Amino acid sequence: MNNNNLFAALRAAFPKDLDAVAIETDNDLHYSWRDLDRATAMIANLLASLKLPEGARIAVQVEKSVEAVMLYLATLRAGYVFLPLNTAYQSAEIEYFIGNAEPSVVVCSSKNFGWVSKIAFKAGTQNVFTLDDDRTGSLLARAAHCSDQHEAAFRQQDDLAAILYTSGTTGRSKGAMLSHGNMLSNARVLKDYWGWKPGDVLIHALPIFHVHGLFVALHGALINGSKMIWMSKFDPQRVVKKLPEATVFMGVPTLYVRLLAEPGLNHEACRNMRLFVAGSAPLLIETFNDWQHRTGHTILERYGMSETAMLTSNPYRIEPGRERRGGTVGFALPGVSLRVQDDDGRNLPVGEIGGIQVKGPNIFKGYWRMPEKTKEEFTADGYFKTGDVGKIDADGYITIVGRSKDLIISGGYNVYPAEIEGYINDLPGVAESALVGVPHADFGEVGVAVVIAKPGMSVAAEQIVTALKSRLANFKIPKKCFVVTELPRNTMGKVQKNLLRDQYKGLFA
Ligand code: MLC
Ligand code: AMP
Repeated sequence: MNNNNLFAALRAAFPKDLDAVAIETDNDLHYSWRDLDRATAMIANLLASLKLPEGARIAVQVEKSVEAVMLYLATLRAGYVFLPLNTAYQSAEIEYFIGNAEPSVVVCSSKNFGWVSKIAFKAGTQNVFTLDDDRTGSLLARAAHCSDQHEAAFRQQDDLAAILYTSGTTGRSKGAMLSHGNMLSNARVLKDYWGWKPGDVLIHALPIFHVHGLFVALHGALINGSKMIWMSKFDPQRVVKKLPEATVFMGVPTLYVRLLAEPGLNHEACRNMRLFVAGSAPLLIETFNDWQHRTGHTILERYGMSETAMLTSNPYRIEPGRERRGGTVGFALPGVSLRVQDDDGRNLPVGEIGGIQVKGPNIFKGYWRMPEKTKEEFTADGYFKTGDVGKIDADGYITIVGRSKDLIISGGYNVYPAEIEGYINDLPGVAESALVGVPHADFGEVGVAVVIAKPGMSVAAEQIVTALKSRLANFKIPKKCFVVTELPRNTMGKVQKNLLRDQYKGLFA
Protein backbone atom coordinates (compact mmCIF):
# COMPACT_ATOMS: atom_id res chain seq x y z
CA MET A 1 0.00 0.00 0.00
CA ASN A 2 1.12 3.56 -0.76
CA ASN A 3 2.09 5.85 2.04
CA ASN A 4 -0.34 8.77 1.68
CA ASN A 5 1.50 10.93 4.19
CA LEU A 6 1.44 14.46 2.76
CA PHE A 7 5.02 15.01 3.87
CA ALA A 8 6.18 12.00 1.86
CA ALA A 9 4.65 13.52 -1.29
CA LEU A 10 6.20 16.91 -0.62
CA ARG A 11 9.57 15.32 0.13
CA ALA A 12 9.41 13.34 -3.11
CA ALA A 13 9.10 16.64 -4.98
CA PHE A 14 12.33 18.08 -3.53
CA PRO A 15 14.81 18.75 -6.36
CA LYS A 16 17.64 16.29 -7.01
CA ASP A 17 20.17 18.86 -5.90
CA LEU A 18 19.47 18.93 -2.18
CA ASP A 19 22.09 21.64 -1.72
CA ALA A 20 20.13 24.12 -3.83
CA VAL A 21 18.45 26.97 -1.96
CA ALA A 22 14.92 26.12 -0.84
CA ILE A 23 14.21 29.21 1.25
CA GLU A 24 15.87 32.60 1.37
CA THR A 25 14.88 34.81 4.31
CA ASP A 26 14.69 38.58 4.90
CA ASN A 27 17.83 38.44 7.01
CA ASP A 28 19.67 36.72 4.20
CA LEU A 29 19.72 33.20 5.55
CA HIS A 30 19.70 30.47 2.94
CA TYR A 31 18.12 27.12 3.78
CA SER A 32 18.82 24.24 1.43
CA TRP A 33 16.47 21.37 0.67
CA ARG A 34 18.85 19.22 2.69
CA ASP A 35 18.39 21.58 5.66
CA LEU A 36 14.62 21.11 5.38
CA ASP A 37 14.99 17.36 5.15
CA ARG A 38 17.38 17.02 8.09
CA ALA A 39 15.68 19.48 10.42
CA THR A 40 12.22 18.02 9.83
CA ALA A 41 13.65 14.55 10.51
CA MET A 42 15.17 15.76 13.79
CA ILE A 43 11.97 17.42 14.97
CA ALA A 44 9.92 14.40 13.84
CA ASN A 45 12.24 12.16 15.86
CA LEU A 46 11.82 14.42 18.87
CA LEU A 47 8.03 14.18 18.56
CA ALA A 48 8.26 10.40 18.11
CA SER A 49 10.41 10.14 21.25
CA LEU A 50 7.61 11.68 23.30
CA LYS A 51 5.49 8.54 22.79
CA LEU A 52 2.40 10.54 21.96
CA PRO A 53 -0.92 8.79 21.38
CA GLU A 54 -2.19 8.15 17.82
CA GLY A 55 -3.70 11.31 16.36
CA ALA A 56 -2.03 13.57 18.94
CA ARG A 57 -2.45 17.28 18.27
CA ILE A 58 0.54 19.60 18.17
CA ALA A 59 -0.74 23.14 18.86
CA VAL A 60 1.54 25.92 17.70
CA GLN A 61 1.41 29.66 18.32
CA VAL A 62 4.73 31.09 17.18
CA GLU A 63 5.99 33.96 15.03
CA LYS A 64 6.51 33.22 11.36
CA SER A 65 9.88 31.59 10.71
CA VAL A 66 11.40 28.83 8.60
CA GLU A 67 11.74 26.76 11.78
CA ALA A 68 7.96 27.06 12.26
CA VAL A 69 7.55 25.58 8.78
CA MET A 70 9.95 22.80 9.76
CA LEU A 71 7.80 22.08 12.80
CA TYR A 72 4.72 21.88 10.60
CA LEU A 73 6.42 19.51 8.15
CA ALA A 74 7.88 17.45 11.00
CA THR A 75 4.42 17.04 12.50
CA LEU A 76 3.15 15.65 9.20
CA ARG A 77 6.24 13.51 8.84
CA ALA A 78 5.79 12.01 12.31
CA GLY A 79 2.10 11.44 11.55
CA TYR A 80 0.61 13.82 14.12
CA VAL A 81 -1.99 16.53 13.69
CA PHE A 82 -0.89 20.16 13.28
CA LEU A 83 -2.95 22.87 14.94
CA PRO A 84 -1.77 26.36 13.98
CA LEU A 85 -2.90 29.36 16.04
CA ASN A 86 -2.91 33.02 15.02
CA THR A 87 -0.21 34.93 16.92
CA ALA A 88 -2.75 37.67 17.67
CA TYR A 89 -4.84 35.37 19.88
CA GLN A 90 -4.99 36.37 23.54
CA SER A 91 -5.24 34.16 26.61
CA ALA A 92 -9.02 33.62 26.59
CA GLU A 93 -8.88 32.55 22.94
CA ILE A 94 -5.89 30.25 23.49
CA GLU A 95 -7.51 28.76 26.56
CA TYR A 96 -10.51 27.76 24.47
CA PHE A 97 -8.48 26.22 21.62
CA ILE A 98 -6.21 24.25 23.94
CA GLY A 99 -9.11 23.16 26.13
CA ASN A 100 -11.08 22.05 23.10
CA ALA A 101 -8.33 20.34 21.10
CA GLU A 102 -6.49 18.83 24.08
CA PRO A 103 -3.11 18.88 22.34
CA SER A 104 -0.35 16.59 23.59
CA VAL A 105 2.24 19.18 22.63
CA VAL A 106 2.06 22.96 22.70
CA VAL A 107 4.74 25.12 21.11
CA CYS A 108 4.78 28.86 21.84
CA SER A 109 7.09 31.87 21.74
CA SER A 110 9.34 32.10 24.77
CA LYS A 111 7.87 35.51 25.66
CA ASN A 112 4.47 33.80 26.09
CA PHE A 113 5.73 30.66 27.81
CA GLY A 114 4.48 31.74 31.27
CA TRP A 115 0.82 32.13 30.45
CA VAL A 116 0.59 29.63 27.60
CA SER A 117 2.21 26.81 29.59
CA LYS A 118 -0.10 27.51 32.51
CA ILE A 119 -3.13 27.10 30.24
CA ALA A 120 -1.64 24.03 28.58
CA PHE A 121 -0.69 22.18 31.76
CA LYS A 122 -4.11 22.95 33.20
CA ALA A 123 -5.69 21.35 30.13
CA GLY A 124 -3.57 18.23 30.59
CA THR A 125 -0.91 18.90 27.94
CA GLN A 126 2.29 17.07 28.88
CA ASN A 127 4.81 18.87 26.70
CA VAL A 128 5.26 22.60 26.20
CA PHE A 129 8.18 23.78 24.07
CA THR A 130 9.29 27.22 22.96
CA LEU A 131 10.26 28.30 19.46
CA ASP A 132 11.36 31.82 18.58
CA ASP A 133 11.89 33.46 15.21
CA ASP A 134 15.66 33.72 15.79
CA ARG A 135 16.27 29.95 15.67
CA THR A 136 16.21 29.55 19.44
CA GLY A 137 13.91 27.85 21.92
CA SER A 138 13.62 24.54 23.73
CA LEU A 139 12.10 22.73 20.72
CA LEU A 140 15.22 23.18 18.60
CA ALA A 141 17.54 22.63 21.57
CA ARG A 142 15.89 19.26 22.21
CA ALA A 143 15.67 18.32 18.53
CA ALA A 144 19.39 19.02 18.11
CA HIS A 145 20.06 15.74 19.97
CA CYS A 146 17.87 13.68 17.62
CA SER A 147 18.82 11.75 14.51
CA ASP A 148 18.51 13.48 11.14
CA GLN A 149 17.13 10.33 9.53
CA HIS A 150 13.41 9.62 9.71
CA GLU A 151 11.03 7.48 7.67
CA ALA A 152 7.71 9.33 7.20
CA ALA A 153 4.98 7.69 9.28
CA PHE A 154 2.56 5.58 7.27
CA ARG A 155 -0.71 7.45 6.81
CA GLN A 156 -3.90 6.76 4.85
CA GLN A 157 -5.61 9.46 2.81
CA ASP A 158 -8.32 9.96 5.42
CA ASP A 159 -5.96 10.24 8.38
CA LEU A 160 -5.94 13.67 9.97
CA ALA A 161 -3.10 16.03 9.19
CA ALA A 162 -4.32 19.36 10.57
CA ILE A 163 -7.08 21.06 12.50
CA LEU A 164 -7.86 24.66 11.61
CA TYR A 165 -10.12 26.55 13.96
CA THR A 166 -12.71 28.64 12.23
CA SER A 167 -15.18 30.64 14.26
CA GLY A 168 -18.83 29.77 14.33
CA THR A 169 -21.70 32.09 13.51
CA THR A 170 -23.14 31.13 16.85
CA GLY A 171 -21.21 29.74 19.76
CA ARG A 172 -17.53 28.96 19.83
CA SER A 173 -14.94 28.19 17.19
CA LYS A 174 -15.04 24.88 15.39
CA GLY A 175 -11.96 22.88 14.47
CA ALA A 176 -12.06 21.89 10.79
CA MET A 177 -10.35 18.50 10.46
CA LEU A 178 -8.28 18.19 7.28
CA SER A 179 -6.73 14.94 6.17
CA HIS A 180 -3.51 14.14 4.32
CA GLY A 181 -5.65 13.29 1.28
CA ASN A 182 -7.60 16.58 1.46
CA MET A 183 -4.46 18.63 1.28
CA LEU A 184 -2.47 16.53 -1.12
CA SER A 185 -5.28 16.36 -3.67
CA ASN A 186 -5.66 20.14 -3.52
CA ALA A 187 -1.91 20.78 -3.81
CA ARG A 188 -1.70 18.51 -6.87
CA VAL A 189 -4.67 20.10 -8.58
CA LEU A 190 -3.30 23.62 -8.02
CA LYS A 191 0.17 22.66 -9.25
CA ASP A 192 -1.33 21.68 -12.54
CA TYR A 193 -4.08 24.31 -12.78
CA TRP A 194 -1.74 27.22 -12.05
CA GLY A 195 0.98 25.91 -14.35
CA TRP A 196 3.76 25.61 -11.75
CA LYS A 197 6.98 24.88 -13.61
CA PRO A 198 10.70 24.38 -13.03
CA GLY A 199 12.44 27.59 -12.06
CA ASP A 200 9.40 29.14 -10.37
CA VAL A 201 10.20 31.26 -7.31
CA LEU A 202 7.47 32.20 -4.83
CA ILE A 203 7.42 35.30 -2.65
CA HIS A 204 5.89 34.06 0.60
CA ALA A 205 4.58 37.08 2.54
CA LEU A 206 1.48 35.65 4.26
CA PRO A 207 1.06 34.42 7.81
CA ILE A 208 1.43 30.65 8.22
CA PHE A 209 -1.48 29.86 10.50
CA HIS A 210 -4.22 29.86 7.85
CA VAL A 211 -5.02 27.99 4.66
CA HIS A 212 -3.65 30.66 2.35
CA GLY A 213 -0.10 30.94 3.69
CA LEU A 214 0.28 27.48 5.22
CA PHE A 215 -1.28 25.33 2.52
CA VAL A 216 -1.86 27.13 -0.78
CA ALA A 217 1.42 29.05 -0.86
CA LEU A 218 3.69 26.67 1.04
CA HIS A 219 2.47 23.40 -0.47
CA GLY A 220 2.45 25.05 -3.90
CA ALA A 221 6.15 25.85 -3.73
CA LEU A 222 7.16 22.60 -2.02
CA ILE A 223 5.30 20.26 -4.34
CA ASN A 224 6.96 21.99 -7.26
CA GLY A 225 10.40 21.92 -5.64
CA SER A 226 10.41 25.71 -5.94
CA LYS A 227 12.47 28.20 -4.02
CA MET A 228 10.69 30.62 -1.68
CA ILE A 229 11.66 34.19 -0.90
CA TRP A 230 10.50 34.21 2.69
CA MET A 231 9.18 37.34 4.39
CA SER A 232 8.49 37.12 8.09
CA LYS A 233 6.04 40.00 7.76
CA PHE A 234 4.39 41.59 4.75
CA ASP A 235 6.33 44.70 3.78
CA PRO A 236 5.19 46.16 0.45
CA GLN A 237 8.50 47.92 -0.25
CA ARG A 238 10.42 44.71 0.22
CA VAL A 239 8.03 42.74 -1.95
CA VAL A 240 8.45 45.26 -4.79
CA LYS A 241 12.23 45.07 -4.37
CA LYS A 242 12.16 41.27 -4.61
CA LEU A 243 9.64 40.96 -7.47
CA PRO A 244 12.32 40.82 -10.19
CA GLU A 245 13.73 37.66 -8.54
CA ALA A 246 10.33 35.95 -8.36
CA THR A 247 7.72 34.41 -10.64
CA VAL A 248 4.73 33.80 -8.32
CA PHE A 249 3.08 35.92 -5.61
CA MET A 250 0.03 35.17 -3.48
CA GLY A 251 -1.87 37.58 -1.28
CA VAL A 252 -5.13 38.64 0.27
CA PRO A 253 -6.65 41.75 -1.39
CA THR A 254 -5.19 44.11 1.28
CA LEU A 255 -1.69 43.11 0.16
CA TYR A 256 -2.51 44.12 -3.41
CA VAL A 257 -4.02 47.43 -2.24
CA ARG A 258 -0.86 48.20 -0.26
CA LEU A 259 1.45 47.15 -3.12
CA LEU A 260 -0.40 49.49 -5.47
CA ALA A 261 0.55 52.37 -3.16
CA GLU A 262 4.24 51.66 -3.87
CA PRO A 263 5.65 53.94 -6.59
CA GLY A 264 8.13 51.22 -7.59
CA LEU A 265 5.38 48.82 -8.66
CA ASN A 266 5.48 48.81 -12.45
CA HIS A 267 5.91 46.62 -15.53
CA GLU A 268 9.68 46.57 -15.09
CA ALA A 269 9.52 45.32 -11.48
CA CYS A 270 7.21 42.50 -12.62
CA ARG A 271 9.22 41.54 -15.69
CA ASN A 272 9.93 38.00 -14.51
CA MET A 273 6.59 37.42 -12.80
CA ARG A 274 4.32 34.73 -14.15
CA LEU A 275 1.40 34.71 -11.74
CA PHE A 276 -0.31 36.87 -9.12
CA VAL A 277 -2.95 35.01 -7.09
CA ALA A 278 -5.50 36.72 -4.82
CA GLY A 279 -8.07 35.27 -2.45
CA SER A 280 -9.42 34.89 1.11
CA ALA A 281 -11.65 37.95 0.66
CA PRO A 282 -13.36 39.77 -2.22
CA LEU A 283 -10.98 41.57 -4.56
CA LEU A 284 -12.41 44.92 -5.63
CA ILE A 285 -12.71 45.38 -9.38
CA GLU A 286 -10.77 48.66 -9.04
CA THR A 287 -7.82 46.77 -7.53
CA PHE A 288 -8.04 44.17 -10.31
CA ASN A 289 -8.06 46.89 -13.01
CA ASP A 290 -5.39 49.08 -11.37
CA TRP A 291 -3.11 46.06 -11.10
CA GLN A 292 -3.51 45.26 -14.78
CA HIS A 293 -2.73 48.84 -15.68
CA ARG A 294 0.30 49.22 -13.39
CA THR A 295 1.97 45.84 -13.94
CA GLY A 296 0.60 44.41 -17.17
CA HIS A 297 -0.49 41.31 -15.19
CA THR A 298 -4.01 40.09 -14.60
CA ILE A 299 -4.56 38.91 -11.04
CA LEU A 300 -5.91 35.38 -10.83
CA GLU A 301 -8.64 35.31 -8.19
CA ARG A 302 -9.53 32.05 -6.49
CA TYR A 303 -11.89 31.07 -3.69
CA GLY A 304 -11.51 28.69 -0.77
CA MET A 305 -12.14 28.09 2.92
CA SER A 306 -10.50 26.47 5.93
CA GLU A 307 -12.92 23.56 5.61
CA THR A 308 -12.25 22.94 1.94
CA ALA A 309 -8.90 24.39 0.89
CA MET A 310 -9.24 25.76 -2.65
CA LEU A 311 -12.56 25.35 -4.45
CA THR A 312 -12.56 27.54 -7.53
CA SER A 313 -10.10 29.49 -9.61
CA ASN A 314 -9.99 31.76 -12.58
CA PRO A 315 -8.08 30.11 -15.39
CA TYR A 316 -4.31 30.27 -15.58
CA ARG A 317 -4.20 29.42 -19.25
CA ILE A 318 -6.12 32.13 -21.00
CA GLU A 319 -8.09 31.09 -24.08
CA PRO A 320 -10.84 32.81 -26.05
CA GLY A 321 -13.90 32.93 -23.78
CA ARG A 322 -11.82 31.80 -20.80
CA GLU A 323 -10.13 34.91 -19.52
CA ARG A 324 -9.51 35.88 -15.88
CA ARG A 325 -12.66 37.76 -15.08
CA GLY A 326 -12.50 40.42 -12.36
CA GLY A 327 -15.26 40.21 -9.78
CA THR A 328 -15.58 36.44 -10.28
CA VAL A 329 -13.77 33.54 -8.65
CA GLY A 330 -13.62 31.55 -11.87
CA PHE A 331 -14.58 27.90 -12.22
CA ALA A 332 -14.80 24.92 -9.88
CA LEU A 333 -11.35 23.29 -9.75
CA PRO A 334 -10.96 19.85 -11.34
CA GLY A 335 -12.45 17.26 -8.99
CA VAL A 336 -14.63 19.83 -7.20
CA SER A 337 -18.33 19.67 -7.79
CA LEU A 338 -20.02 23.01 -7.06
CA ARG A 339 -23.71 23.91 -7.16
CA VAL A 340 -25.97 26.75 -6.11
CA GLN A 341 -29.13 25.85 -4.20
CA ASP A 342 -32.05 27.72 -2.74
CA ASP A 343 -33.19 27.30 0.87
CA ASP A 344 -35.53 24.48 -0.17
CA GLY A 345 -32.69 22.41 -1.58
CA ARG A 346 -33.44 23.05 -5.25
CA ASN A 347 -30.56 23.47 -7.70
CA LEU A 348 -30.74 26.94 -9.19
CA PRO A 349 -30.37 27.71 -12.88
CA VAL A 350 -27.75 29.96 -14.46
CA GLY A 351 -27.62 33.47 -13.01
CA GLU A 352 -29.79 32.81 -9.96
CA ILE A 353 -28.44 33.58 -6.53
CA GLY A 354 -28.33 30.96 -3.77
CA GLY A 355 -26.15 29.05 -1.32
CA ILE A 356 -22.88 27.64 -2.68
CA GLN A 357 -22.40 23.93 -1.95
CA VAL A 358 -19.34 21.85 -2.73
CA LYS A 359 -18.14 18.26 -2.85
CA GLY A 360 -14.73 16.80 -3.64
CA PRO A 361 -11.58 15.13 -2.33
CA ASN A 362 -10.50 18.39 -0.68
CA ILE A 363 -13.56 18.74 1.57
CA PHE A 364 -12.75 18.35 5.27
CA LYS A 365 -13.65 15.37 7.47
CA GLY A 366 -15.88 17.33 9.82
CA TYR A 367 -15.62 19.56 12.85
CA TRP A 368 -13.50 18.30 15.73
CA ARG A 369 -15.72 16.63 18.30
CA MET A 370 -18.86 18.22 16.83
CA PRO A 371 -20.69 15.46 14.94
CA GLU A 372 -24.04 17.24 15.14
CA LYS A 373 -22.64 20.51 13.81
CA THR A 374 -20.86 18.58 11.05
CA LYS A 375 -24.11 16.88 10.04
CA GLU A 376 -25.93 20.20 9.85
CA GLU A 377 -23.36 21.61 7.45
CA PHE A 378 -23.70 18.80 4.90
CA THR A 379 -26.64 18.02 2.63
CA ALA A 380 -28.12 14.53 2.51
CA ASP A 381 -26.21 13.86 -0.71
CA GLY A 382 -22.87 14.86 0.79
CA TYR A 383 -22.39 18.48 -0.30
CA PHE A 384 -20.82 20.92 2.18
CA LYS A 385 -22.78 24.12 2.66
CA THR A 386 -20.16 26.87 2.45
CA GLY A 387 -22.32 29.66 3.88
CA ASP A 388 -21.29 31.76 0.86
CA VAL A 389 -23.97 33.08 -1.45
CA GLY A 390 -23.32 33.26 -5.16
CA LYS A 391 -24.29 32.50 -8.72
CA ILE A 392 -22.93 30.80 -11.82
CA ASP A 393 -23.21 32.66 -15.13
CA ALA A 394 -23.85 31.25 -18.59
CA ASP A 395 -20.10 30.87 -19.22
CA GLY A 396 -19.64 28.93 -15.98
CA TYR A 397 -17.95 31.73 -14.00
CA ILE A 398 -18.81 31.75 -10.32
CA THR A 399 -19.42 35.01 -8.48
CA ILE A 400 -19.70 35.34 -4.72
CA VAL A 401 -22.29 37.99 -3.94
CA GLY A 402 -22.48 37.69 -0.17
CA ARG A 403 -22.59 35.35 2.79
CA SER A 404 -25.47 33.74 4.64
CA LYS A 405 -23.14 33.45 7.65
CA ASP A 406 -22.80 36.63 9.70
CA LEU A 407 -19.10 37.15 9.07
CA ILE A 408 -16.80 40.12 8.51
CA ILE A 409 -13.61 39.50 6.53
CA SER A 410 -11.07 42.12 7.48
CA GLY A 411 -7.71 42.13 5.72
CA GLY A 412 -8.22 38.40 5.06
CA TYR A 413 -8.97 37.55 8.69
CA ASN A 414 -12.42 36.40 9.77
CA VAL A 415 -14.28 38.25 12.48
CA TYR A 416 -17.48 36.67 13.74
CA PRO A 417 -19.87 39.35 15.06
CA ALA A 418 -21.54 36.89 17.46
CA GLU A 419 -18.23 36.35 19.26
CA ILE A 420 -17.41 40.07 19.61
CA GLU A 421 -20.99 40.96 20.58
CA GLY A 422 -20.81 38.30 23.30
CA TYR A 423 -17.74 39.96 24.80
CA ILE A 424 -19.27 43.45 24.54
CA ASN A 425 -22.55 42.33 26.11
CA ASP A 426 -20.65 40.95 29.10
CA LEU A 427 -19.12 44.37 29.88
CA PRO A 428 -20.63 46.28 32.81
CA GLY A 429 -23.43 48.65 31.81
CA VAL A 430 -23.98 47.15 28.35
CA ALA A 431 -27.50 46.03 27.48
CA GLU A 432 -26.97 44.92 23.90
CA SER A 433 -24.67 45.37 20.94
CA ALA A 434 -24.42 44.77 17.22
CA LEU A 435 -21.21 44.47 15.21
CA VAL A 436 -21.46 45.18 11.50
CA GLY A 437 -18.94 45.17 8.68
CA VAL A 438 -18.44 48.38 6.73
CA PRO A 439 -16.23 49.04 3.69
CA HIS A 440 -12.62 49.99 4.42
CA ALA A 441 -10.11 51.19 1.85
CA ASP A 442 -7.22 49.10 3.25
CA PHE A 443 -8.78 46.07 4.97
CA GLY A 444 -11.73 45.73 2.57
CA GLU A 445 -14.15 45.54 5.45
CA VAL A 446 -13.87 46.35 9.18
CA GLY A 447 -16.12 45.95 12.21
CA VAL A 448 -18.11 48.80 13.73
CA ALA A 449 -19.80 48.20 17.08
CA VAL A 450 -23.12 49.80 17.96
CA VAL A 451 -23.97 49.52 21.64
CA ILE A 452 -26.87 50.38 23.92
CA ALA A 453 -26.44 50.86 27.65
CA LYS A 454 -28.57 49.31 30.37
CA PRO A 455 -31.35 51.62 31.59
CA GLY A 456 -29.99 54.23 33.97
CA MET A 457 -26.37 53.36 33.20
CA SER A 458 -23.84 54.94 30.90
CA VAL A 459 -21.00 53.33 28.98
CA ALA A 460 -18.20 55.03 27.06
CA ALA A 461 -17.23 53.85 23.59
CA GLU A 462 -13.49 54.16 24.35
CA GLN A 463 -13.83 52.01 27.45
CA ILE A 464 -15.49 49.28 25.44
CA VAL A 465 -12.66 49.28 22.93
CA THR A 466 -10.02 49.28 25.68
CA ALA A 467 -11.72 46.40 27.49
CA LEU A 468 -11.90 44.35 24.27
CA LYS A 469 -8.22 44.92 23.52
CA SER A 470 -7.20 43.00 26.62
CA ARG A 471 -9.39 40.03 25.69
CA LEU A 472 -9.38 39.61 21.92
CA ALA A 473 -6.95 39.33 19.02
CA ASN A 474 -6.20 42.82 17.66
CA PHE A 475 -7.80 42.30 14.24
CA LYS A 476 -11.14 41.55 15.96
CA ILE A 477 -11.28 44.93 17.74
CA PRO A 478 -14.00 47.16 16.24
CA LYS A 479 -12.39 50.04 14.38
CA LYS A 480 -15.11 52.30 15.77
CA CYS A 481 -17.70 52.02 18.53
CA PHE A 482 -20.90 54.02 18.94
CA VAL A 483 -23.12 54.14 21.99
CA VAL A 484 -26.71 54.80 20.90
CA THR A 485 -30.11 54.82 22.57
CA GLU A 486 -31.74 52.22 20.36
CA LEU A 487 -30.97 49.72 17.63
CA PRO A 488 -33.15 49.44 14.50
CA ARG A 489 -35.39 46.38 14.72
CA ASN A 490 -37.85 44.56 12.52
CA THR A 491 -41.33 43.59 13.63
CA MET A 492 -39.94 40.42 15.21
CA GLY A 493 -37.61 42.54 17.37
CA LYS A 494 -34.48 41.38 15.50
CA VAL A 495 -31.74 43.96 14.99
CA GLN A 496 -31.65 45.10 11.36
CA LYS A 497 -27.95 44.97 10.68
CA ASN A 498 -28.45 45.98 7.04
CA LEU A 499 -29.70 49.38 8.23
CA LEU A 500 -26.68 49.79 10.50
CA ARG A 501 -24.33 48.81 7.68
CA ASP A 502 -25.99 51.41 5.51
CA GLN A 503 -25.79 54.06 8.18
CA TYR A 504 -22.06 53.60 8.79
CA LYS A 505 -20.90 52.60 5.30
CA GLY A 506 -19.13 55.92 4.65
CA LEU A 507 -16.94 55.84 7.77
CA PHE A 508 -13.78 54.41 6.19
CA ALA A 509 -14.60 54.03 2.50
C1 MLC B 1 -3.85 44.07 11.43
N1 MLC B 1 -4.80 44.89 11.90
C2 MLC B 1 -5.97 44.57 11.38
C3 MLC B 1 -5.70 43.48 10.52
N2 MLC B 1 -4.39 43.20 10.58
N3 MLC B 1 -7.21 45.07 11.52
C4 MLC B 1 -8.20 44.51 10.83
N4 MLC B 1 -8.01 43.46 9.99
C5 MLC B 1 -6.78 42.93 9.83
N5 MLC B 1 -6.58 41.91 9.01
C6 MLC B 1 -4.63 46.03 12.81
C7 MLC B 1 -4.00 45.66 14.10
O1 MLC B 1 -4.99 45.33 15.01
C8 MLC B 1 -3.30 46.94 14.49
O2 MLC B 1 -4.23 47.81 15.05
C9 MLC B 1 -2.89 47.52 13.15
O3 MLC B 1 -3.77 46.95 12.19
C10 MLC B 1 -1.47 47.20 12.77
O4 MLC B 1 -1.21 45.84 13.06
P1 MLC B 1 -0.09 45.04 12.27
O5 MLC B 1 0.02 43.68 12.81
O6 MLC B 1 1.14 45.88 12.14
O7 MLC B 1 -0.76 44.94 10.86
P2 MLC B 1 -0.13 44.59 9.53
O8 MLC B 1 1.16 43.85 9.71
O9 MLC B 1 -0.14 45.79 8.67
O10 MLC B 1 -1.16 43.48 9.01
C11 MLC B 1 -2.05 43.66 8.00
C12 MLC B 1 -2.04 42.44 7.08
C13 MLC B 1 -2.42 41.22 7.93
C14 MLC B 1 -3.03 42.69 5.98
C15 MLC B 1 -0.65 42.25 6.49
O11 MLC B 1 -3.71 41.43 8.49
C16 MLC B 1 -2.36 39.96 7.16
O12 MLC B 1 -1.29 39.36 7.00
N6 MLC B 1 -3.52 39.48 6.64
C17 MLC B 1 -3.57 38.24 5.90
C18 MLC B 1 -4.49 37.28 6.56
C19 MLC B 1 -4.49 35.93 5.86
O13 MLC B 1 -3.46 35.33 5.55
N7 MLC B 1 -5.67 35.35 5.60
C20 MLC B 1 -5.83 34.11 4.97
C21 MLC B 1 -6.93 33.31 5.66
S1 MLC B 1 -7.17 31.77 4.82
P3 MLC B 1 -3.90 48.66 16.36
O14 MLC B 1 -5.15 49.46 16.57
O15 MLC B 1 -3.65 47.63 17.40
O16 MLC B 1 -2.70 49.46 16.00
C22 MLC B 1 -8.71 31.90 4.09
C23 MLC B 1 -9.08 30.86 3.11
C24 MLC B 1 -8.70 31.31 1.75
O17 MLC B 1 -9.38 32.84 4.28
O18 MLC B 1 -9.54 31.31 0.85
O19 MLC B 1 -7.54 31.67 1.59
P1 AMP C 1 -11.85 31.05 6.31
O1 AMP C 1 -12.87 30.62 7.24
O2 AMP C 1 -10.86 31.96 6.92
O3 AMP C 1 -11.23 29.94 5.63
O4 AMP C 1 -12.57 31.98 5.26
C1 AMP C 1 -13.24 31.47 4.17
C2 AMP C 1 -14.17 32.48 3.58
O5 AMP C 1 -13.43 33.51 2.93
C3 AMP C 1 -15.04 31.90 2.51
O6 AMP C 1 -16.14 31.21 3.01
C4 AMP C 1 -15.44 33.16 1.75
O7 AMP C 1 -16.52 33.80 2.41
C5 AMP C 1 -14.20 34.01 1.86
N1 AMP C 1 -13.40 34.00 0.63
C6 AMP C 1 -12.32 33.25 0.33
N2 AMP C 1 -11.87 33.56 -0.90
C7 AMP C 1 -12.69 34.52 -1.39
C8 AMP C 1 -12.75 35.26 -2.62
N3 AMP C 1 -11.86 35.11 -3.59
N4 AMP C 1 -13.76 36.16 -2.75
C9 AMP C 1 -14.66 36.37 -1.78
N5 AMP C 1 -14.65 35.71 -0.61
C10 AMP C 1 -13.67 34.80 -0.42
